[in-house]
Amino acid sequence: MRYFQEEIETMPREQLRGLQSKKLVQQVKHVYEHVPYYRSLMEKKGVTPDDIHGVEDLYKLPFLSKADLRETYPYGMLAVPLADCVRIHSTSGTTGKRVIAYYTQKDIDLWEDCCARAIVAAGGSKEDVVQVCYGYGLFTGGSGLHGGSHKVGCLTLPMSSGNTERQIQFLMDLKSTIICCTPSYAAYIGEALKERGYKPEDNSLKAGIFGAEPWTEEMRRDIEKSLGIKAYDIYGLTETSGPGVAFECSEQKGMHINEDHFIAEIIDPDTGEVLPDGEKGELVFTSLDKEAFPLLRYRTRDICVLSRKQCSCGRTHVRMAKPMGRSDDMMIIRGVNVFPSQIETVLLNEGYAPNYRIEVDRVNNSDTLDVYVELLPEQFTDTVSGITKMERRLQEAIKIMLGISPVVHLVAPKTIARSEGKAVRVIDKRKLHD
Ligand code: DLL
Repeated sequence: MRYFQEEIETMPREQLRGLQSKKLVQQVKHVYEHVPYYRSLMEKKGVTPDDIHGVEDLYKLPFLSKADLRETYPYGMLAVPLADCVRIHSTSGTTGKRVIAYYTQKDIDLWEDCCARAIVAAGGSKEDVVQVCYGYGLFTGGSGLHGGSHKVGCLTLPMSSGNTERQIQFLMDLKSTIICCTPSYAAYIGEALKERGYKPEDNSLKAGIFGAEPWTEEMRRDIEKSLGIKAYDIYGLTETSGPGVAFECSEQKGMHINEDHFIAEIIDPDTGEVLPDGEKGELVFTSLDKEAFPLLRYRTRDICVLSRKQCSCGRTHVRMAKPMGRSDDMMIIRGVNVFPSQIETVLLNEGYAPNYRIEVDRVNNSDTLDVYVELLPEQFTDTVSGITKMERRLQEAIKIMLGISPVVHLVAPKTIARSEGKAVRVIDKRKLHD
């Protein structure tokens, strides 16, 4: 099995563009008629559905951003009656309101097709045992890959994330052949297997489907070595359904974007100008089929490059490079979305001044988070046990907020540089390595 939906995945480009144009015209009408918020954005730009005849007119439509989704929370972007929706998923959304994505049964079906394409591209078939260790629940990772795995007919292990001991037990006993999780968790599982005396050839895994956070080629090689597999990248975001918007084939030269369902554009994040292929910019998606939550020209904030060069795997769909980082300030640490403002909230609640620095790094393929916090003069104590106690307390409070544990360093008053303009509080050393 080389493709899950061969006719679509290998469709000649001209035909694909025709299909996109046809769907776009319908989708714009659907949104205009059912989403008053977007209709008013179109009215402000002086565009009506009559102006949209195909992909060439896409640029006329207004952009959507996360701020619009917050503004319209919770139901403002819904384009079908609630009674037609069968599920929601949601982002972790701790900076403000969560983004809630709605799905009709058809939306779920098409999303799972996308994930099934990714599994087949990674060499999956009904003979495979797929261990899904992305989180299940509001996060889209678990459900998406789970549904895709069912569609391919694989034996699906709905593990969810965490409980590494159990992951290893199932992996070895049930002889899992494909593993799906974040790359950082894959690295951790590799390390845990080694600690228990297993060699890479002792497991039955042949492939892994990893995404939801940025990861480097070095990390890919490391995971491939430690698990004895081929590691495939998969991309997506809650707003566009979840994983499977794009996936890698065996060529591993970028991820094919499922263009029968999404139109991808690259724009200049500052001006909004559409950039030509090959130029780096912000990735923007228009979903062509989604019924419940059909976002047009949604700005992902992911910085990326597109390539339309023909791929030797036979798929014709455009490829996106690994996202190079985000145009805003969200950090993904150990697979968890972290915002500096969350840490600031804890510090202030705990009685500290907002003088702090966050340092993120990747050591042995595992993310580290160090938070340097200034003591107020009145908090200053020079007993080691006193400082350690305060550090532990703060560490625990941050852990409760983020779900991951930082290392807290309390430093003497006035030792963290002040800023007169915008404060640069985050040093993400992972970006320096990549
Ligand atoms: O992370 C969906 C997903 C689940 C993708 C499982 C792949 C696998 P969100 O939580 O909404 O959705 O986060 C979306 O994660 O805008 C990117 O910044 C980042 N991201 C997702 N996949 C990749 C990837 C899921 N392969 C945000 N490489 C996106 C780099 C990725 N970053």
